[in-house]
Amino acid sequence: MQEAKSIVRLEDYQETPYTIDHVSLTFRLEANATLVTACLSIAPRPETLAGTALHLDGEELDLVSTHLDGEPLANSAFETTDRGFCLSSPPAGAFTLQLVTRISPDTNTQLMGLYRSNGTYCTQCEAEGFRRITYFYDRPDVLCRYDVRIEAPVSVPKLLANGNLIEEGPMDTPAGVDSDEAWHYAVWQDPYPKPSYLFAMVAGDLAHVEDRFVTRSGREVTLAIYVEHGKQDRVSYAMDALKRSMRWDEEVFGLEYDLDIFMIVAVSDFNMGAMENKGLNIFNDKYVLAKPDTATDTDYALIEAVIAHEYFHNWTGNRITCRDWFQLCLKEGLTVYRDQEFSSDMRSRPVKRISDVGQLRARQFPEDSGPLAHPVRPTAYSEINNFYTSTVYEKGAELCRMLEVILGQSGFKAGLDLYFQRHDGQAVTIEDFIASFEVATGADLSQFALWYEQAGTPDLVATYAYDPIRKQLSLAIEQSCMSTPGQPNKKVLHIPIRFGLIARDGSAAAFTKVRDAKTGEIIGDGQCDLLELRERQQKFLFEGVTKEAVPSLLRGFSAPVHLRTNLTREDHLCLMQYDDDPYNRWEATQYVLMDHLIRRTYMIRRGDQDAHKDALDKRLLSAIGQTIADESLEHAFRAQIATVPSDADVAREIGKDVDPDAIHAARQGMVKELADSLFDQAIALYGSLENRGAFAVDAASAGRRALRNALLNLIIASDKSVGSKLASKQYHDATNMTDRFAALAALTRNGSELAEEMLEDFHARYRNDALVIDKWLSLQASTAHDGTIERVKQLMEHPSFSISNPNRVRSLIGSFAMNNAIQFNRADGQGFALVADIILTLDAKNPQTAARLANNFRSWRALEAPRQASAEEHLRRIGETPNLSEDVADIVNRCLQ
Ligand code: B3K
Ligand code: ZN
Repeated sequence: MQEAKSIVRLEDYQETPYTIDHVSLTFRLEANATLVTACLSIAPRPETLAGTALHLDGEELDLVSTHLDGEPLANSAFETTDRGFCLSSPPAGAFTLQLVTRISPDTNTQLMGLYRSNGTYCTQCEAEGFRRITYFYDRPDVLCRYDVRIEAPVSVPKLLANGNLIEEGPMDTPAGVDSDEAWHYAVWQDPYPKPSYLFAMVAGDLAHVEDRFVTRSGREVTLAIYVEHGKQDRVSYAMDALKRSMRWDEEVFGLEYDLDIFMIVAVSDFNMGAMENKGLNIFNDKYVLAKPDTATDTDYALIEAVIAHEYFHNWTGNRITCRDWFQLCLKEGLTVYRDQEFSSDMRSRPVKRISDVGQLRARQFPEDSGPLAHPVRPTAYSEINNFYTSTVYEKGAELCRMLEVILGQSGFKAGLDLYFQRHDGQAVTIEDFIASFEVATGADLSQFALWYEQAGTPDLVATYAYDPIRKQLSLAIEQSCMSTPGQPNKKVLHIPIRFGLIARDGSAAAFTKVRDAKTGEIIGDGQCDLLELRERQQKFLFEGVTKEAVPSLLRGFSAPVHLRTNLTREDHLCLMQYDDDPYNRWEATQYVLMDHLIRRTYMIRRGDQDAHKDALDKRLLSAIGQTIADESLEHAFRAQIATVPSDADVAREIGKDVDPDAIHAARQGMVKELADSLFDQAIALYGSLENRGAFAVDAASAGRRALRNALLNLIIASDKSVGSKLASKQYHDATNMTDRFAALAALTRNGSELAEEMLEDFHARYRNDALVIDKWLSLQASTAHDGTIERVKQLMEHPSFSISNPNRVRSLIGSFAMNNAIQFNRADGQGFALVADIILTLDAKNPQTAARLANNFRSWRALEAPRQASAEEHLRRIGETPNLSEDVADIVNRCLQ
């Protein structure tokens, strides 16, 4: 049994007693016995007491030799455990410690540390993977310069590490190496001190595509993307996205690249999306490789976002890093905010916001309302990899966005500029980040800072009334927040609420002043568009409102909260048609649809035979029809309006005693009704949107395809036979993966007779293209059908599937657990049993990916009783399994608490 990891607490943070300011690493690469020689330049801090022990982290290392200042260390001078290395009495001054360790990349199935992916040696060190390469202070506040020498047989031709290439050439085959091949080496040097989690090396037989970028100060940067041979024709979009990211960061944030070379390597076995290692980003190939006949528009958008995200980390993460892992949102939340802004500038801002809020609600809100809820800055963890969560990333980004709303663009920019100026080259905290904004703007952000400490999604209740005699509109807002693990009582937050007033005739309603009702203080003039809530209850008075108006609140989703209002159906319909904030126009549409969906779900659960009689309102249908037809709006926006909230959206809104079957039936009924009413319009518009020109990946063309495919979904939902014919034609005629896959999905999800044949055809066309096969796996796993469990089991035996590859696992099993609420949450427990079995099988190989899968149990307490009981049984079964990894144990224990 492994020694259990202890709980790490924010309050226990202490600096290391020693510093390591330089490390030279030599890798002698062999698949089962790579030798790593690390020479560490160590010095005690001035305040360290002489003789204080030196504890370095290390896991699964075979220590071959140890030297101190060139002399072999006696065995009694040090100790190793399965957690690290301890030198009991180091010298009083600076010294050099040389450690040689042996590791086995080939048998490293965890994909942390040094491993092999399709023959290529690569590393993943964040968060604690470097300790699987050598003994080190494997924590983010130890910044160190690295020189790296890689030695390998010439059959491994490309040798890469962080920084600049200093030297390369042939070398003698090392003594004792069982090979008659010639050897070569390369030396890389990174001039920027960095924490160990940003270390990277790659070695393999890879092809590459090169380009160049000249920074605004004239530095010439070589850009290189490395891929498996034969995939070079799939990197042009990623390269273009990289150049656009580099330019954008200069223009918008004034941040420039700082090395002579920037490399990206795409590998096929990767636990996450990508990794921002200094100068040498390593990517899951899914976020690099794209060409029109293999990648959908969504894939292109994701590639653009992930390339940008990792590049932006060069400043927000690498140049300025985290003091400890509790500060993870300092780099992740800010970098997500930056990549969202980049995509908004490259594409449609409102559509990007709609999609980001959709993701936040789909992933972060359930996390924040369940047993895995934690603050954006957690205060304790037992396994840090389980805290790379939607809360840290997406809610963390929302906190940056709120700062921008509160301080205004110029205040926000001034704060960030000061942050970069003050902290370049440091490992810092959220307090340092907030202080930069306070100092730059003079604002008091102490109440705002509570957002980093308090978990849970706040609830806002807004009540408005219009007084036509006094020409006054009053708006009372009350905030509260549910209790979350360890936080029963919440403090009052500082919440920015962007707003507008819309007159019933559709014009923007004017007002002259806004007052705080309690103090009488004037808080804004007729231009005011922001209310700042700082108390539990606050009332605002809008004066000089001459026309009856509806408030449009929380524009652009200006705070990550649940908002309930006393707006009537009529009010929402008014916003749906006239709101000049496109985001809120979409929100109003969703609200009305959701309201119907929830009502129908309850009717179905009560066994009410007349559920279908709760017909969608004519005005609602015509408002949706008009918006979809409105040529003045972007296609992508119209596509969003044509999309009904998902089963998961409804489950989340209902929140307790959830019956996924009833939700699904209610949604099917509503989609059918909407589709029937829009059928003629959908057919006509679908036909008119056919793309006859050359294929283009740009956002506008993608928007047209999105609308056309949303219409196809409506058509097939209304008339399966007409829809199937159109989908089948679209499938065969498609010039790109977006249209082909959308057609296949429409046929499969709607149970068309043509589905099986098309699925077979799709597999035959793309069987050698793993990333496309992932779509095929995912579609079948997420189809709500009674036979899906059997099908998933069969697919696990299919030659296209492999449990060792995280992308395959996420596509098949992850999609099943995440996107197939009906089958995963079956009352008979078969869905839970399937996923639990796979978690256990996977845990022995790759605990991180297994723990990710286990996250899908997080909303089990929101289910109706029999389903809860089944989920609990399987969670307990996982929890009681001997030798469970800390990763999975942590998730399961917290789920059960
Ligand atoms: N920083 C990495 C994520 C590392 C996850 C470690 N479990 C990618 C990113 O957020 O950019
Ligand atoms: Zn990141």
